[in-house]
Amino acid sequence: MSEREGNSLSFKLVYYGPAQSGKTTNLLRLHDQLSPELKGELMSMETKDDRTLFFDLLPLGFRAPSGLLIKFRLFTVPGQIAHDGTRKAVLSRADGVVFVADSDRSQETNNAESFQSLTDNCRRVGLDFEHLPLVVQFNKRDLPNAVPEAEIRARWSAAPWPLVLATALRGEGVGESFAALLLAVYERHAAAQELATVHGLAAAAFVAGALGQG
Ligand SMILES: Nc1nc2c(ncn2[C@@H]2O[C@H](COP(=O)(O)OP(=O)(O)OP(=O)(O)O)[C@@H](O)[C@H]2O)c(=O)[nH]1
Ligand SMILES: [Mg+2]
Repeated sequence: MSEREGNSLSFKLVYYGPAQSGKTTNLLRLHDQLSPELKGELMSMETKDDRTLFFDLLPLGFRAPSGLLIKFRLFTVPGQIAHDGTRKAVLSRADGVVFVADSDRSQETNNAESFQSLTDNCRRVGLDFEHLPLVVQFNKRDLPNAVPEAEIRARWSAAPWPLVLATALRGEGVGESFAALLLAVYERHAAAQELATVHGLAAAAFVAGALGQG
């Protein structure tokens, strides 16, 4: 949950999805692409053969016109089935989620199971999935056997969440996914946190500040 601590406001954002879908790659590219006022190192807690065993963490932040420090902690969960306990712990108290699906045709079942586990785990950790800011990213668009865009859009047409196509390996769609999540987070929290009224932050400035385009 967003936390107010003195003169700072902190949001926890989580990249969730099946094993090897490109969650860690999203954070690596964001770290390269973004230039907010505050940008920490990308910390990878335990990896083996490129697979996340615990989580990755990228801290970002910027200061609102009022002086309020807005901080973001971006996490990835480990996608491998065995690490469900860790996924739950990382998901706990999240303010928003980017669901990173793998466009490879062979991964359709894994995507569906992982999305189901996201809804199940939200319930288990007490997150209100109905109102959770969420962005769905279909990554690995460069693969020759990627499910065609029209098919993905048709399948997700009834879903309320922004859908972003990405090739995280080349940095494509990574910033767009993060920006879409920032907007959803802003819409959820702006009124209660008085972001526009007291802190001088309209939606566009909130997104631009986090991306470093302010
Ligand atoms: N072809 C292609 N490969 C990608 C893309 N994004 C990531 N990969 C590759 O997919 C593999 C897994 O990427 P990671 O970012 O480690 O995936 P992850 O979701 O963090 O995996 P876990 O931590 O095991 O859950 C790596 O070899 C990446 O280079 C992409 O857009 N296209
Ligand atoms: Mg990973």
